[in-house]
Parts: sequence; C-alpha cells; structure tokens
Amino acid sequence: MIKLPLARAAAAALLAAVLSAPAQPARAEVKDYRFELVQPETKVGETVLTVRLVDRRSGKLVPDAVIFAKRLDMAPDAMEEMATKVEQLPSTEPGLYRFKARLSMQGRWRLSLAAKVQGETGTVDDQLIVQAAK
Ligand SMILES: [Cu+2]
Repeated sequence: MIKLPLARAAAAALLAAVLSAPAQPARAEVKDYRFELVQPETKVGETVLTVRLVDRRSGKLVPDAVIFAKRLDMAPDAMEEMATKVEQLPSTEPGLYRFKARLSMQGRWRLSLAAKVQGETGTVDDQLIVQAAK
C-alpha cells in the first residue's frame, strides 16, 4: 500500500498544526465577522455597492468598523490587473458600508476589504464577488 506513508505524513502534519495553533481566546475573534453584499448584482458603469458587516454568532450588524483597505478588481474573471478606484461613502444605516466605483466591464468583480472592528484586535479580511451586467 503506497498511500499509507503519505497518509501518515499528512496526519502528522495535521497534528503538528493543531498543537502549534494558539489557544483560542474566549472572547470574540475577527473570524466571527464577515462582510456580505446587500446586492450581489449591479450594473456596469457608476455604481454604489452596499455591504453589511455581520457578527456571525448573533447575526447582528456591526457598526463603526474602520475600513482601512479596499480593492476592486476582476480577479474572478482572470483579470486581477483590471482594478478600479473605490471610494467609501458615508454610512446611511449602522452596520452598512457603502462604496462608490465605476465598473467598466461586465463580469465578476472582487471587492476585497480589510477592517478593524471596535473592541477587537486583529483584522477582518473579506472578499466579495459582485456581478456586473449591462
Ligand atoms: Cu475585465
């Protein structure tokens, strides 16, 4: 059985990864948060993308996060170099974050966001796929 040593090595690697993982703090972690697009489809051209930040444990919206990095590109359609400027607009509702952009091509765009949540250490990193249609 040729596969056995490989399986054993994989198991050992997994065990090592588990053992070296940092202890889980009892409090909330950044992985408890995720961004969601309110509308995953939009039109080509000038658009406003609205995103909600959700606490996955409670399902509640999370206000006042500081979004310090954002990028919008066509990586899902193999055009990562095709990026467009993203401008954050003032929030109109707590927990909703709005971004203005010009989508020059139909297809799938990837919105990458990095944010700090009030009272949490670490960074919430998320990537959302927007479909732009004519
Ligand atoms: Cu493109």
